[in-house]
Amino acid sequence: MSEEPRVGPVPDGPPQSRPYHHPAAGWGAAKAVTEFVVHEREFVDGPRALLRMNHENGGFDCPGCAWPDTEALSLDICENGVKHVTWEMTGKRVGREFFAAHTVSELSRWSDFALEDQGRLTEPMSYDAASDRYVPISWEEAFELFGRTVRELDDPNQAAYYTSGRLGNEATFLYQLMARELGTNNLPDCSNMCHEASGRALHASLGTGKGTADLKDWDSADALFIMGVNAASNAPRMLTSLAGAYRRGAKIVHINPMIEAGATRTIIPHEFTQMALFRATRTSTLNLQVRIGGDMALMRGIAKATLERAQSDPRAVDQEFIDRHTTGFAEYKALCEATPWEEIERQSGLRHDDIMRAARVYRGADRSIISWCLGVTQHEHGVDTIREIVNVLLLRGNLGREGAGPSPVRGHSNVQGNRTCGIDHRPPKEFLDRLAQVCGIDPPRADGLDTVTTIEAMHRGEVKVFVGMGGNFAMAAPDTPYTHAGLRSCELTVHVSTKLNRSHLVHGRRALILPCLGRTEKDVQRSGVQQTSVEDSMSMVHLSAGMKRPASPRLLSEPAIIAGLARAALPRSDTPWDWYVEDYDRIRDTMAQVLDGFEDFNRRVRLPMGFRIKQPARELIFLTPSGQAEFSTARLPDVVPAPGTLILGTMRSHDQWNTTIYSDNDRYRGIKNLRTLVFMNADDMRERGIGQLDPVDITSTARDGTTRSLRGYLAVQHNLPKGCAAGYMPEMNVLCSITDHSTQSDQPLMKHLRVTISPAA
Ligand SMILES: Nc1nc2c(c(=O)[nH]1)N[C@H]1C(S)=C(S)[C@@H](COP(=O)(O)OP(=O)(O)OC[C@H]3O[C@@H](n4cnc5c(=O)[nH]c(N)nc54)[C@H](O)[C@@H]3O)O[C@H]1N2
Ligand SMILES: Nc1nc2c(c(=O)[nH]1)N[C@H]1C(S)=C(S)[C@@H](COP(=O)(O)OP(=O)(O)OC[C@H]3O[C@@H](n4cnc5c(=O)[nH]c(N)nc54)[C@H](O)[C@@H]3O)O[C@H]1N2
Ligand SMILES: [Mo]
Repeated sequence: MSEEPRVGPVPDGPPQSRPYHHPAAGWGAAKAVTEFVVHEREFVDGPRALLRMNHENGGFDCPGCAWPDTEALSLDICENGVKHVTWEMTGKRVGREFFAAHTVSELSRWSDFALEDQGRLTEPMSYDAASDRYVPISWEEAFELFGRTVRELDDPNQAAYYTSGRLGNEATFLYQLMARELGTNNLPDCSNMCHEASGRALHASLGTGKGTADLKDWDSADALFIMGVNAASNAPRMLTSLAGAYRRGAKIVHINPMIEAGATRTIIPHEFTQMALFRATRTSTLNLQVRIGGDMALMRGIAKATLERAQSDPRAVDQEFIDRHTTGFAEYKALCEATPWEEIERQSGLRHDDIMRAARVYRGADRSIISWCLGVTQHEHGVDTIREIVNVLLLRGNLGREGAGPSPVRGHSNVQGNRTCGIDHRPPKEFLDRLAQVCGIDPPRADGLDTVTTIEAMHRGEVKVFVGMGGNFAMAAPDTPYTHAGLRSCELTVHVSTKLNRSHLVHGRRALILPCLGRTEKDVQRSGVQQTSVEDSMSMVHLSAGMKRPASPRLLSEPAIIAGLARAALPRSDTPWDWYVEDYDRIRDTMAQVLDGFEDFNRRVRLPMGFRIKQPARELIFLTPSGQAEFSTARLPDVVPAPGTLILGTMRSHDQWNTTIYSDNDRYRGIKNLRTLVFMNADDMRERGIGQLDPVDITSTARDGTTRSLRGYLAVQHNLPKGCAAGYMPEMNVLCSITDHSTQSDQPLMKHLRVTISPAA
């Protein structure tokens, strides 16, 4: 293996791969939680805090994922939510003594696990090149360093302002206001890497950037299609809905190259009594193992079968809905007829019979929801695929009524809220007009940079200041060495963070670490205790209030940090930055005037479950050019790997949160003590003379023909279609060239790397 530092901890035993036979969640999860709480030294506060999570009226929003809260359950918690919260509430601290004792060069050789495991950051730090160390700096001096550097830029577009999707709505609004008042739309964000394709596709088809189904719809659907998500690890509370659906007699179809743990049976996360009785509930009617990238072909197959059936059974399609609410049906129908079954089978990697099974479930259901996550989006044809999903829904009028609709599963707990509140490098004109009018600024009109283009601009010397509002850009972004070189070429890098991570060590000429309050902590400003709002995957906006004592008295809230940065960079600003921070209600009053659907924000957000942002598409009002829902007519892409090559998808293990690694285990996939692995199909291994846990070299070939390699990874046989391989992010970002991003969404092709795999040299 290369000299790169490890990502995970040093394992305490040899690598193991064993099949996992137990239902998802359940006792394995309970044991994992206990071990984790002990490791983080959070015996007393941990459990108490968990009882305050996701409560209606009070408590904080679980930062673990964007799955909505249920009305019936005030306490729906899961293993990974607990780990995530406990990670933030750790008793460990990383203070000035720590930074005095270690140079940045030394820390750069530490694993990512070890860096975050030092605990919570406690005070602002500034990089001192002479000693190669971070040294304490006062908040005012830190703000001034940022302000001076930004004021001295030739052009405000030489700075980029990244967001990771946990930032609350109020801070988000101030952050984009600062960037735009400074004169740039350079607002790259983590959703450029997860759901950019979903936003673009839904806009084009339905004139909305979001899904239209909510949790009530999930609870009344007759069929649920779950595409490209590892629910048991990444959206565990979805298991509650799936199990409930199964008990109710709804049909559940999982579409995924892997049969993930949540796709068979589960012990509902909060049902501790069921856990004691080992009573698992099934979560699946049908598992379809599409080839990587084969989802669009499968959707086309379902549409084709539905249309074929309609020739003898007119009720197979909802012609009245199609006539009243859609456009482009005739062309789409002709396209389905013209797409041969052989091509659909070859591109999806599925047999005709299996596609017909899925089509029968779809036809047999009065109300269907199709849900998806990264398995669908991180591809060249992500936008076309999601539009094809919408096509299928439109055929049977699965829109604008209970129990039906598209339902993307978002990642970070407030990534959807970030977009709603203005984090958008391609802002709509109407939004900028309102912002100008209400906030009295003159926002720039040209599109800004996203994640990929920010990195490229750093290389050209065109971006010199990088601000990371949370997240771990150095590890999350594609093409790791290229991204690192970009960050190192900056004049100033600023990271607002809760924990030490690689992005602090891969820094510009000057660098700041600005530590902030976490979501679990009490935020007290001049007018008293503050709450912030977040928006979940299903457009519900509600308040979140931390109640823990802050990890250090020197932490500031994210709104306060943004106000400090803005004051220093915009000395003549008329925006009342400090006045806003004194009372977040004031920020919300301004937001209510700028953002559609936020009228009467302060009152409505205090309703028991908050409020749902009005959604035109849900009411069958389509803000598209035609005023109708628009069928798309894209040709099927060729996703079959060339002979000798495989398509590799990168993904998360059960025991990580994006770039935060909790252990080297991936329980539901039967893996212990190993992250540097590649899951392969048995025939693909045999053909290459590769045995179980043999070391292999993986080489990717980018569109521009350049190659990148990872050496000495261990091959693990897994139930995957032939031609498909998989391994873990962020390690495998090394294989993803900066040039390989979708021409439809600009998303890096993190689930679609063209690779060769051979026994290690
Ligand atoms: N515990 C935990 N929770 C998380 C996160 C975390 O890291 N840890 N991350 C959060 C974030 S930011 C996000 S965006 C989400 C991510 O949630 P997921 O989308 O579940 O993330 P991945 O781990 O990348 O898993 C992708 C899934 O897609 C499948 N897949 C790969 N290629 C294809 C394909 O071509 N077609 C189909 N149909 N499936 C495919 C993989 O087998 C895998 O099951 O989770 C959020 N929640
Ligand atoms: N190869 C590959 N790469 C991927 C993906 C993939 O599937 N494959 N997935 C992509 C996706 S979907 C995403 S969302 C990105 C994730 O990219 P990011 O959002 O940039 O990364 P995270 O790992 O979520 O960020 C972790 C850091 O956030 C900071 N943090 C935690 N809580 C808070 C807080 O409350 N406030 C602040 N200010 N900071 C906090 C901590 O310092 C922690 O180290 O990665 C992308 N990268
Ligand atoms: Mo994400």
